[in-house]
Amino acid sequence: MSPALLDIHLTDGDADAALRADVRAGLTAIPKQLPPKWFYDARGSELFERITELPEYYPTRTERALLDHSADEIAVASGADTLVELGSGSSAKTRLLLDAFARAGSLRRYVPQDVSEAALRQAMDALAAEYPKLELHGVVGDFTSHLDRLPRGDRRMVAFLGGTIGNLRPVERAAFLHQLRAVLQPGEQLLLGTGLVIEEDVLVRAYDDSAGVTADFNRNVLRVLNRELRADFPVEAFAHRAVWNADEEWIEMRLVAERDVTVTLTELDLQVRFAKGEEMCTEISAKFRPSGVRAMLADADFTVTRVWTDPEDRFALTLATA
Ligand code: AVJ
Repeated sequence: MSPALLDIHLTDGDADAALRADVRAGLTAIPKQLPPKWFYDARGSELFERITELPEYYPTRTERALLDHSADEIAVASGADTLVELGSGSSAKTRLLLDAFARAGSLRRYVPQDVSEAALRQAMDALAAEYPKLELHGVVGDFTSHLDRLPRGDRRMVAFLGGTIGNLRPVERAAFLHQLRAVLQPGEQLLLGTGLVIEEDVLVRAYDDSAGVTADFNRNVLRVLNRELRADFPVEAFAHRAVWNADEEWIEMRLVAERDVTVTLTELDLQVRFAKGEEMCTEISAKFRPSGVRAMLADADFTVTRVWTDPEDRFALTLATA
């Protein structure tokens, strides 16, 4: 096993301060909202893994099939020596890229970045055993705030997969791409996964599955708040809703109070009321048109070099150069 490095830019204390700020701002806003990053405690991450296996949730398997078909072309086209993966999680799809890079022969180093130190350590232990010649350099951090601390390489390719960029609102998305562009050297690359705009019913079903796993995932954010902020959300009093916002072209996940609810968040010294029927947005998941992907990348001064899409045009992988 090669010695693996792990940089920690996000401590438990930082995460706790961010959670408090996000929740106070979100629950006192009109309408109320919560950012999706707080879904992912151990239970939330496990629920997301289960979502990826649901028949209705097509994005993960579509992107995986796309990577399976295109990984060799991506590796050859990029010629990268360092693969950086933002939000790497379990690094499940990464193996397709790592194997392709191994065949292409250019890759020296893999830099997985994730907010979860536990997930990162677990993924790195497995990868160290599977890819003994690969240098591993993990980074515990948030992809929106620690891009400038990514290790430098001669020719890096930054992969941001899963369609997670769709969780950012347009302003945040533009800021993220500009920040990323600013830390890359000319010639370094971005591999971006984006869900595409498709039929509304297929989209809505992907975010409102018949087994109710997504509903449980959505409500999980309330359990996180109950534990971390000593709150008393009656979790069963909130229903899951997924709505396609046709103007913005994104799915909105909401939690709907099914009765009047008063919640105390002891750690925040805050009390909030939900009226019966009140809806709180917990996630947006934007879908894109190919022209929109091109435009947002061009706006951040990236040049698109190649695009791969699945046969049904549900998902795109875009390779762009800084
Ligand atoms: C992990 C952000 C890509 O937006 O599709 C899955 C999260 N939310 N079902 C997505 C999610 C509801 C997922 N991403």
